[in-house]
Amino acid sequence: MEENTPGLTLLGLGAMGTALAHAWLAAGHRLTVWNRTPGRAKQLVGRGARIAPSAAEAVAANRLVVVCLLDDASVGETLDGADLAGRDLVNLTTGTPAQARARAAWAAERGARFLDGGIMAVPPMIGVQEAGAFVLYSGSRDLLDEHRDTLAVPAHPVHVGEDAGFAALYDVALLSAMTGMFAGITHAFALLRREEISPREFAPMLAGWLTAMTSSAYGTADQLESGDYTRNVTSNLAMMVEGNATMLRTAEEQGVSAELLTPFMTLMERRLADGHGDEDTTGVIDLILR
Ligand code: FVH
Repeated sequence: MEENTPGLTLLGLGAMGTALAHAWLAAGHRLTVWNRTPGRAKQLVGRGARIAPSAAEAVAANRLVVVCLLDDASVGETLDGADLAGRDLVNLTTGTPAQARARAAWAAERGARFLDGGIMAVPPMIGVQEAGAFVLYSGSRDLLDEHRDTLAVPAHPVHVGEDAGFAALYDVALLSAMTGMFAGITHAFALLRREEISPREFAPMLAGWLTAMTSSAYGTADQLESGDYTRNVTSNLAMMVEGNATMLRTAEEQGVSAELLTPFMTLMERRLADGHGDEDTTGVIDLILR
């Protein structure tokens, strides 16, 4: 262990917390850990971690305190009774923007600086620099700048704003886009499922097609920023709604429910019926804004 490497505290040794702990220990950081179920911390002792007997004592051990727990409620329960005055609290627990903002105010009332983080990685990617993992951070930029070297060990840090809610907002936006993609992948494999088609052979074609289509995000962004939803339209809504009918008929022929597709298609039809056949799908955003 390197004497000059800063120490830190980590609360939470679930799948993600354990991966974070291994990354910091491998990088030579002095690490104090606490977990509700103490047995999970034992494996880290041989790697040089110090186990604190309580969350409050773990918090007292270091200025930088990283929390990676199940949800916001568990963060509140764990830190209840800990003295946070003068601490730099980094919350890597997934939550909503409102929860992050409330937690930032809560930390400020207790005299701590606060940074909320959204981990864009799964545990095996943590500490593997070439894995493409990153952590979205929002809240105190000064806190991030001061601890940047330490916080960069598990994954590349990306600060997205002083508003503590922004990391959670970006995180959930990215996860929501991923969820739509998973729905599409699920439907595509279902269409082929009863045929003599190898899913393994189809997978590279599917992945390549989705990768090519992701550049549409830039077009959508450009239309939103210009306010002109007809700008650089390559496939217009009128044509796409026709195409939807073919997709729905094919699902019927293949004996596949279209329930993963129809919510979006219904919105496309509504936008078309409102007279926007020369746009693409950007106008659907206006339809779903409440
Ligand atoms: N694992 C992943 O792939 C994702 C990737 C993206 C980010 N997430 C978020 O990271 C947070 C932690 O996730 P995790 O994978 O470590 O989750 P678990 O393995 O389920 O561990 C949960 C830990 O939370 C502790 N805990 C739960 N409830 C309480 C409570 N009331 N008081 C104190 N601690 C609590 C639990 O302790 P124990 O069950 O071992 O006693 C674990 O340490 C999460 O926000 C993901 O969304 C991970």
